[in-house]
Amino acid sequence: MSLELISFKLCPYVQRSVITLLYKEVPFDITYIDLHNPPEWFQEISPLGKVPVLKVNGVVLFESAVINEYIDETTGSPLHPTDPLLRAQNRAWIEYFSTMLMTQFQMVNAETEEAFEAKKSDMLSQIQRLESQLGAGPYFNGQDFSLADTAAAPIFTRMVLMNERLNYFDPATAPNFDQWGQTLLAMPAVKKSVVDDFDELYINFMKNMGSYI
Ligand SMILES: N[C@@H](CCC(=O)N[C@@H](CS)C(=O)NCC(=O)O)C(=O)O
Repeated sequence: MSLELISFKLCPYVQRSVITLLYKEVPFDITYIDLHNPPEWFQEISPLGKVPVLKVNGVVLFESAVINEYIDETTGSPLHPTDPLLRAQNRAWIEYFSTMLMTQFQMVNAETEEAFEAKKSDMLSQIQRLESQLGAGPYFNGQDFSLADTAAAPIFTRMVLMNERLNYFDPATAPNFDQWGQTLLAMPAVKKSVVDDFDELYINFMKNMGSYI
């Protein structure tokens, strides 16, 4: 099976697929594009003009949740829970993590202090809601690492860098969430899921957005 993942270096949704592929030790090629100036071939194959796109023997898949489920179903032991109710719940929370990623992006992007504070408040509320859902861990479903963890890890990759500068999240207010993040960030598949100069790229991205922060 030939797998080619089309990526943008800063995209958290692509990072989810990279984590899944690395965790399951699946060989793949990665092609980076500049989303601000996307090549014509990408515009032709990506129905929504978004990354990630996964080419499977030339066939195009899009949407990170779909891509991750495809990878999971075709390689190794499943990372999605086998119980249908738990699996459905996990899918719902994966959507929730996508909303958190969007809130995080809007925080970085906010043009005024007021807009920044509003998004910060949304983010902190979303963290609290998630905190009440989390158990003792170490993973989202307890002992078993799952696709839900691959979908949430990119939040923490960015949050650490943002929090070093903005200090908006106090770990004591959401200890389970904080511990979960530390566990994920220490995993080799998560560490290797971004480019070597990711921190610098993300910090420059935060500085160059022309935003309030
Ligand atoms: N729901 C999509 C979201 C993907 C997404 O928003 N990707 C961004 C980059 S991080 C993108 O390609 N944006 C380009 C655009 O919206 O034109 C997924 O989960 O794959």
